[in-house]
Amino acid sequence: MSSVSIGHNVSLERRAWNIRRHAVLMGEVQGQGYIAQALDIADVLATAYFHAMRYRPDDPEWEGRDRFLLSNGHYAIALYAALIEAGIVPDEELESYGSDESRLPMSGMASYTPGMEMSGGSLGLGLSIAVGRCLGLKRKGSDSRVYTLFSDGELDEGSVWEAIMSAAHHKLDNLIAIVDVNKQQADGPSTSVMAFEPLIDKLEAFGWFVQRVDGNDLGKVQAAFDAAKAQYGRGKPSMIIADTLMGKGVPFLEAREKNHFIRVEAHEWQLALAALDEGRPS
Ligand SMILES: Cc1ncc(C[n+]2csc(CCOP(=O)(O)OP(=O)(O)O)c2C)c(N)n1
Ligand SMILES: [Mg+2]
Repeated sequence: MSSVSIGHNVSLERRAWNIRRHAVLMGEVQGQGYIAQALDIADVLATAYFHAMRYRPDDPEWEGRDRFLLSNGHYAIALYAALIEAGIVPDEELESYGSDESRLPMSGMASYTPGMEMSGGSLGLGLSIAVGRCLGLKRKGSDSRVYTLFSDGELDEGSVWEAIMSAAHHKLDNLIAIVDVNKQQADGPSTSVMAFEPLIDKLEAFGWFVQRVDGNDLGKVQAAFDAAKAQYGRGKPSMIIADTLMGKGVPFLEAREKNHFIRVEAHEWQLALAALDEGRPS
Protein backbone atom coordinates (compact mmCIF):
# COMPACT_ATOMS: atom_id res chain seq x y z
CA MET A 1 0.00 0.00 0.00
CA SER A 2 2.87 2.41 0.70
CA SER A 3 6.56 2.38 0.02
CA VAL A 4 9.23 2.73 2.68
CA SER A 5 12.60 3.71 1.30
CA ILE A 6 15.36 1.44 2.48
CA GLY A 7 18.95 2.62 2.51
CA HIS A 8 21.05 5.53 3.58
CA ASN A 9 21.10 7.45 0.34
CA VAL A 10 17.52 8.61 0.50
CA SER A 11 17.26 12.41 0.46
CA LEU A 12 15.58 14.31 3.25
CA GLU A 13 13.13 15.69 0.67
CA ARG A 14 12.14 12.15 -0.20
CA ARG A 15 11.81 11.22 3.49
CA ALA A 16 9.46 14.15 4.04
CA TRP A 17 7.48 13.23 0.94
CA ASN A 18 7.20 9.61 2.11
CA ILE A 19 5.98 10.79 5.52
CA ARG A 20 3.28 12.89 3.82
CA ARG A 21 2.25 9.93 1.69
CA HIS A 22 2.04 7.49 4.63
CA ALA A 23 -0.14 10.03 6.46
CA VAL A 24 -2.52 10.50 3.53
CA LEU A 25 -2.84 6.73 3.17
CA MET A 26 -3.72 6.43 6.87
CA GLY A 27 -6.23 9.23 6.49
CA GLU A 28 -7.83 7.34 3.64
CA VAL A 29 -8.30 4.30 5.89
CA GLN A 30 -10.53 6.36 8.20
CA GLY A 31 -11.82 8.87 5.65
CA GLN A 32 -10.93 11.69 8.01
CA GLY A 33 -8.38 12.95 10.48
CA TYR A 34 -5.65 15.41 11.34
CA ILE A 35 -4.10 15.15 7.90
CA ALA A 36 -3.39 18.83 7.32
CA GLN A 37 -1.15 18.87 10.43
CA ALA A 38 0.75 15.77 9.25
CA LEU A 39 1.37 17.50 5.92
CA ASP A 40 2.57 20.71 7.61
CA ILE A 41 4.94 19.01 10.07
CA ALA A 42 6.44 16.36 7.74
CA ASP A 43 9.59 18.42 7.06
CA VAL A 44 10.26 18.85 10.79
CA LEU A 45 9.72 15.13 11.45
CA ALA A 46 11.92 14.10 8.52
CA THR A 47 14.69 16.32 9.88
CA ALA A 48 14.27 14.97 13.42
CA TYR A 49 14.30 11.30 12.38
CA PHE A 50 16.70 11.40 9.43
CA HIS A 51 19.09 14.18 10.32
CA ALA A 52 19.11 14.97 14.03
CA MET A 53 18.15 12.10 16.29
CA ARG A 54 20.01 9.06 17.59
CA TYR A 55 17.95 5.86 17.79
CA ARG A 56 17.93 2.19 16.82
CA PRO A 57 14.90 1.20 14.72
CA ASP A 58 15.08 -2.42 15.88
CA ASP A 59 15.39 -1.43 19.57
CA PRO A 60 13.06 1.53 20.21
CA GLU A 61 13.73 1.43 23.97
CA TRP A 62 17.50 1.51 23.64
CA GLU A 63 18.73 3.50 26.67
CA GLY A 64 21.11 5.64 24.60
CA ARG A 65 18.37 6.93 22.30
CA ASP A 66 17.24 10.50 21.98
CA ARG A 67 13.62 10.82 23.11
CA PHE A 68 10.87 12.32 20.96
CA LEU A 69 7.83 13.41 22.96
CA LEU A 70 4.68 14.20 21.02
CA SER A 71 2.74 16.59 23.22
CA ASN A 72 -0.07 17.22 20.74
CA GLY A 73 -1.46 13.69 20.72
CA HIS A 74 -3.82 14.43 17.85
CA TYR A 75 -0.71 14.69 15.62
CA ALA A 76 -0.18 10.94 16.15
CA ILE A 77 -0.89 10.24 12.49
CA ALA A 78 2.12 12.40 11.61
CA LEU A 79 4.39 10.63 14.08
CA TYR A 80 3.20 7.18 12.93
CA ALA A 81 4.11 8.17 9.39
CA ALA A 82 7.62 9.10 10.61
CA LEU A 83 7.93 5.91 12.70
CA ILE A 84 6.92 3.85 9.66
CA GLU A 85 9.45 5.66 7.50
CA ALA A 86 12.12 5.14 10.19
CA GLY A 87 11.40 1.40 10.28
CA ILE A 88 10.26 1.47 13.92
CA VAL A 89 6.65 0.58 13.01
CA PRO A 90 6.17 -1.95 10.19
CA ASP A 91 4.77 -0.59 6.98
CA GLU A 92 1.86 -3.06 6.88
CA GLU A 93 0.37 -1.63 10.10
CA LEU A 94 -0.59 1.54 8.28
CA GLU A 95 -3.77 -0.16 7.10
CA SER A 96 -4.90 -0.76 10.68
CA TYR A 97 -4.79 2.96 11.56
CA GLY A 98 -7.52 3.93 14.02
CA SER A 99 -9.25 0.55 14.12
CA ASP A 100 -9.91 -1.64 17.17
CA GLU A 101 -6.85 -3.65 18.28
CA SER A 102 -4.54 -1.46 16.19
CA ARG A 103 -1.22 -0.30 17.63
CA LEU A 104 -1.92 3.01 15.86
CA PRO A 105 -4.84 4.64 17.71
CA MET A 106 -6.03 8.06 16.58
CA SER A 107 -4.44 9.76 19.59
CA GLY A 108 -0.86 8.92 20.61
CA MET A 109 -0.61 6.29 23.38
CA ALA A 110 2.78 5.33 24.81
CA SER A 111 1.72 1.81 25.79
CA TYR A 112 0.41 0.98 22.30
CA THR A 113 3.04 2.07 19.82
CA PRO A 114 6.78 1.41 19.63
CA GLY A 115 8.61 4.72 19.58
CA MET A 116 5.74 6.67 21.17
CA GLU A 117 7.31 8.07 24.35
CA MET A 118 4.24 9.67 25.96
CA SER A 119 0.46 9.52 25.80
CA GLY A 120 -0.96 12.75 24.45
CA GLY A 121 -4.51 13.93 23.96
CA SER A 122 -4.82 16.23 26.92
CA LEU A 123 -2.93 19.19 25.54
CA GLY A 124 -0.23 21.25 27.25
CA LEU A 125 1.63 18.46 29.03
CA GLY A 126 4.48 17.42 26.78
CA LEU A 127 6.89 20.19 27.63
CA SER A 128 6.52 19.50 31.38
CA ILE A 129 7.13 15.79 30.81
CA ALA A 130 10.14 16.67 28.67
CA VAL A 131 11.56 18.80 31.50
CA GLY A 132 11.32 15.79 33.83
CA ARG A 133 12.93 13.49 31.27
CA CYS A 134 15.77 15.97 30.73
CA LEU A 135 16.44 16.24 34.45
CA GLY A 136 16.39 12.44 34.79
CA LEU A 137 18.80 11.94 31.88
CA LYS A 138 21.20 14.52 33.27
CA ARG A 139 21.12 12.86 36.68
CA LYS A 140 21.96 9.54 35.07
CA GLY A 141 24.92 11.10 33.27
CA SER A 142 23.30 10.41 29.88
CA ASP A 143 24.06 12.64 26.91
CA SER A 144 20.76 11.77 25.20
CA ARG A 145 18.62 14.69 24.12
CA VAL A 146 14.90 15.16 24.50
CA TYR A 147 12.95 16.54 21.55
CA THR A 148 9.37 17.57 22.06
CA LEU A 149 6.82 18.79 19.55
CA PHE A 150 3.83 20.87 20.56
CA SER A 151 1.34 23.04 18.74
CA ASP A 152 0.54 26.75 18.72
CA GLY A 153 -2.84 26.00 20.35
CA GLU A 154 -0.95 24.59 23.32
CA LEU A 155 0.59 28.01 23.94
CA ASP A 156 -2.81 28.85 25.50
CA GLU A 157 -2.06 26.44 28.36
CA GLY A 158 -0.50 27.75 31.59
CA SER A 159 1.37 24.48 32.10
CA VAL A 160 3.41 25.20 28.95
CA TRP A 161 4.67 28.48 30.41
CA GLU A 162 5.56 26.83 33.73
CA ALA A 163 7.63 24.30 31.80
CA ILE A 164 9.25 27.08 29.76
CA MET A 165 10.27 28.76 33.00
CA SER A 166 11.51 25.61 34.73
CA ALA A 167 13.51 24.36 31.71
CA ALA A 168 15.51 27.59 31.77
CA HIS A 169 15.82 27.48 35.56
CA HIS A 170 17.31 23.97 35.39
CA LYS A 171 19.56 24.93 32.43
CA LEU A 172 18.26 22.07 30.33
CA ASP A 173 20.53 22.27 27.30
CA ASN A 174 19.55 18.68 26.46
CA LEU A 175 16.03 19.91 25.57
CA ILE A 176 15.01 20.85 22.03
CA ALA A 177 11.37 21.92 21.78
CA ILE A 178 9.62 22.59 18.50
CA VAL A 179 6.37 24.53 18.34
CA ASP A 180 4.31 24.13 15.19
CA VAL A 181 2.95 27.58 14.42
CA ASN A 182 0.46 26.56 11.74
CA LYS A 183 -1.75 29.51 12.78
CA GLN A 184 -4.85 27.41 13.35
CA GLN A 185 -6.47 25.58 16.20
CA ALA A 186 -9.83 23.93 16.81
CA ASP A 187 -11.58 27.21 17.71
CA GLY A 188 -10.16 29.33 14.87
CA PRO A 189 -7.04 31.29 13.96
CA SER A 190 -4.55 30.76 16.81
CA THR A 191 -3.72 34.38 17.66
CA SER A 192 -7.38 35.38 17.70
CA VAL A 193 -8.03 32.70 20.32
CA MET A 194 -5.02 33.83 22.37
CA ALA A 195 -2.49 36.54 21.43
CA PHE A 196 0.80 34.75 22.04
CA GLU A 197 3.11 36.90 19.89
CA PRO A 198 5.82 38.17 19.94
CA LEU A 199 7.03 34.66 20.61
CA ILE A 200 10.74 35.18 20.03
CA ASP A 201 10.90 38.07 22.51
CA LYS A 202 8.89 36.20 25.11
CA LEU A 203 10.90 33.00 24.91
CA GLU A 204 14.23 34.83 24.94
CA ALA A 205 13.09 36.75 27.99
CA PHE A 206 12.38 33.38 29.64
CA GLY A 207 16.02 32.37 29.02
CA TRP A 208 15.76 30.11 25.97
CA PHE A 209 17.89 29.86 22.84
CA VAL A 210 15.25 30.70 20.23
CA GLN A 211 15.16 30.24 16.46
CA ARG A 212 12.25 30.96 14.14
CA VAL A 213 12.22 29.29 10.73
CA ASP A 214 10.00 28.43 7.81
CA GLY A 215 9.10 24.93 8.97
CA ASN A 216 8.51 23.82 5.39
CA ASP A 217 12.00 24.81 4.22
CA LEU A 218 14.09 21.70 4.80
CA GLY A 219 17.43 23.50 4.55
CA LYS A 220 16.40 26.03 7.19
CA VAL A 221 14.88 23.37 9.45
CA GLN A 222 18.08 21.32 9.23
CA ALA A 223 20.22 24.34 10.12
CA ALA A 224 17.95 25.10 13.08
CA PHE A 225 18.26 21.55 14.43
CA ASP A 226 22.05 21.74 14.03
CA ALA A 227 22.23 25.03 15.92
CA ALA A 228 19.92 23.70 18.65
CA LYS A 229 22.09 20.59 19.08
CA ALA A 230 25.18 22.81 19.32
CA GLN A 231 23.65 24.41 22.44
CA TYR A 232 24.48 21.28 24.43
CA GLY A 233 26.77 22.25 27.30
CA ARG A 234 25.82 25.92 27.09
CA GLY A 235 23.13 25.89 29.76
CA LYS A 236 20.05 26.95 27.77
CA PRO A 237 17.09 24.98 26.44
CA SER A 238 16.35 25.42 22.73
CA MET A 239 13.11 26.39 21.05
CA ILE A 240 12.53 26.09 17.34
CA ILE A 241 9.47 28.06 16.26
CA ALA A 242 8.41 26.40 13.01
CA ASP A 243 6.06 28.48 10.84
CA THR A 244 4.21 25.95 8.72
CA LEU A 245 1.40 25.74 6.21
CA MET A 246 -1.45 23.35 6.96
CA GLY A 247 -1.98 20.85 4.15
CA LYS A 248 1.50 21.51 2.69
CA GLY A 249 2.02 19.62 -0.56
CA VAL A 250 -1.67 19.18 -1.41
CA PRO A 251 -2.91 22.46 -2.92
CA PHE A 252 -6.64 21.94 -2.33
CA LEU A 253 -5.93 21.30 1.36
CA GLU A 254 -3.50 24.23 1.60
CA ALA A 255 -6.33 26.44 0.32
CA ARG A 256 -8.91 25.36 2.91
CA GLU A 257 -9.72 27.93 5.53
CA LYS A 258 -10.52 25.41 8.28
CA ASN A 259 -8.17 22.49 8.39
CA HIS A 260 -8.19 21.35 12.01
CA PHE A 261 -10.04 18.06 11.44
CA ILE A 262 -10.82 17.22 7.87
CA ARG A 263 -13.22 14.88 6.23
CA VAL A 264 -12.38 14.14 2.64
CA GLU A 265 -14.66 12.47 0.10
CA ALA A 266 -13.53 9.08 -1.19
CA HIS A 267 -12.44 10.41 -4.58
CA GLU A 268 -10.57 13.31 -2.95
CA TRP A 269 -8.03 10.96 -1.37
CA GLN A 270 -6.97 9.97 -4.83
CA LEU A 271 -6.72 13.64 -5.76
CA ALA A 272 -4.57 14.26 -2.69
CA LEU A 273 -2.25 11.37 -3.59
CA ALA A 274 -2.08 12.57 -7.19
CA ALA A 275 -1.16 16.08 -6.00
CA LEU A 276 1.60 14.64 -3.83
CA ASP A 277 2.84 12.40 -6.62
CA GLU A 278 3.27 15.43 -8.84
CA GLY A 279 5.83 16.81 -6.40
CA ARG A 280 7.62 13.51 -5.81
CA PRO A 281 11.37 14.09 -5.25
CA SER A 282 13.92 11.57 -6.51
C1 LIG B 1 -6.36 20.29 27.62
C2 LIG B 1 -7.10 20.19 26.32
N1 LIG B 1 -8.00 21.14 25.99
C3 LIG B 1 -8.70 21.04 24.83
C4 LIG B 1 -8.52 19.97 23.99
C5 LIG B 1 -9.35 19.85 22.73
N2 LIG B 1 -8.51 20.09 21.54
C6 LIG B 1 -8.06 19.08 20.76
S1 LIG B 1 -7.07 19.61 19.49
C7 LIG B 1 -7.31 21.23 19.95
C8 LIG B 1 -6.66 22.35 19.19
C9 LIG B 1 -5.32 22.67 19.71
O1 LIG B 1 -4.62 23.59 18.92
P1 LIG B 1 -3.65 23.13 17.76
O2 LIG B 1 -3.00 21.86 18.14
O3 LIG B 1 -2.80 24.29 17.40
O4 LIG B 1 -4.68 22.83 16.59
P2 LIG B 1 -4.33 22.40 15.08
O5 LIG B 1 -3.12 23.14 14.65
O6 LIG B 1 -4.10 20.92 15.12
O7 LIG B 1 -5.55 22.76 14.29
C10 LIG B 1 -8.13 21.33 21.07
C11 LIG B 1 -8.53 22.60 21.71
C12 LIG B 1 -7.60 18.99 24.38
N3 LIG B 1 -7.32 17.92 23.62
N4 LIG B 1 -6.89 19.11 25.55
MG1 LIG C 1 -2.20 24.85 15.41
